[in-house]
Amino acid sequence: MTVPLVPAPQHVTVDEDAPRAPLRAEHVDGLVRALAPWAPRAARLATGLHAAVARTTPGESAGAGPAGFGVRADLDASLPAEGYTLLLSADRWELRAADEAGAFWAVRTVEQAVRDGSVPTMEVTDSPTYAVRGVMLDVARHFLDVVAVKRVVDLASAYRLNQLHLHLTDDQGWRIEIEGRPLLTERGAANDVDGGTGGFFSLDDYAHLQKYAAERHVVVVPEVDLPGHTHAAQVAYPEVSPDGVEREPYAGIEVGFSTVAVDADATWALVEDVVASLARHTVGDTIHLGGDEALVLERDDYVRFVERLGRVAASHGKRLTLWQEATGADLPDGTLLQYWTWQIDTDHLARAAREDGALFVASPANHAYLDQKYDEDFPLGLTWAGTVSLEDAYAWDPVAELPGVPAASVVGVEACLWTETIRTLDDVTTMLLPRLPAVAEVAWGSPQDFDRFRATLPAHGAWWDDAGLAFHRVDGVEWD
Ligand code: TNX
Repeated sequence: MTVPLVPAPQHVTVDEDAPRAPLRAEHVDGLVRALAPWAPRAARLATGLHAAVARTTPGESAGAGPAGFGVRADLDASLPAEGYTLLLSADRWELRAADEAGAFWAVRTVEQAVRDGSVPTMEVTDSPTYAVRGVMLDVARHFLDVVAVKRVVDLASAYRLNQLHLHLTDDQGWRIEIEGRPLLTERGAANDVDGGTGGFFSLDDYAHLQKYAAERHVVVVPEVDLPGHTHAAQVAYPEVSPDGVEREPYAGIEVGFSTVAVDADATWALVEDVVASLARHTVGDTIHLGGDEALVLERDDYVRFVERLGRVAASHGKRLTLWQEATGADLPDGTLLQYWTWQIDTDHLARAAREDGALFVASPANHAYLDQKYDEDFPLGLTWAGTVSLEDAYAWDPVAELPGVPAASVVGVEACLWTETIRTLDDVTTMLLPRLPAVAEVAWGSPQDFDRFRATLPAHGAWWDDAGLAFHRVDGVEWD
């Protein structure tokens, strides 16, 4: 029986001849005790393995465990960041980790290996290829509540992704409380695509979500989209519009029509308040300020705007992420540029990487946009980037997607779920499962083997069923 590890570790050896031993409470307790002094979040995760002990075949777990059973868990600074090694057998467990994150991901691997209540004999050496491994959720087109977002965090963490990017503002809605700017959420939030009642996260909700995510080694990167995708902000504060005219909420799905007045004092007063509040309430070191599809702006106005945005973000001590269009602007060192489409000019990306040290996160829409339909007939999703089958989401190389950009300049991979057609948590997980685990393998840099990946999915589907998560039973997988 194969061990259904996703993302597949860099190296795994399973001793297929060794019988699988029943998982015992003492295995779990030993692991928890060994991790507790230096990796508390990993230790807390490990306590959850007791649920799998209960799945051990009745009778097998009774009686004394093997004599001399021992667990070790040690820090090993010689391993790559977030990396770990693991040895599991009936009578000995050994874990080494580069850091606390590595220990946490190691426990994720144990979780997948023993979930049926038995312990394989195996050795793993593992570390991620990409430092930034994310999933983006658009809560602006359709608002999704804290409960739904937590389920997405659970999935990200389960598949060893370390970032949740929340797309918090767009033409249809403003979804995050901003200190000193109450109208953003009083007037800008009560709407979704197709009408609907919208909603927003209070600062308490936001703090709660970040804490929940941090416990699972996921950092929240909030996105406020500027200078385009700003209709909801303009409903709240008409003085930031180029024409100053009052607007009604927008419930359509067109993109690219809105912009703030790029040089107006009123705009920069709002931007300053928004970035100050967002930075103050964001635990992680990075904020995303959009920069996509400002189609009504001339390039020089756009560039002047995002360059000033870069200075504002830096003045609040945050690293900045912007969408691909901002490539070539003069931005603070360390700014990340999120690549999403080949349909706009990409010639300058390689030059920006080589000459200006630009760094990229890869989200090519034809592989990583999980709002695109699985196939033409799929009821949910858009098709502007084509369809994204399970294999499309799985079989791609982030570096090859960015023409001419050196490998060292590609620091991350992110799956994106836009929600023009996505209304409920069931819709969200139907689009993410099973494609998010596929993109997670790309982000982790797992050795590519689509057949192996596909063969693991029935086990994952059973877990999603247990968790009550809707998913798409794609053809070609032998779902239970
Ligand atoms: C493009 S990707 C957008 C979004 C849409 C998405 C739909 C990007 C930076 N902008 O505004 O929601 O396509 O797939």
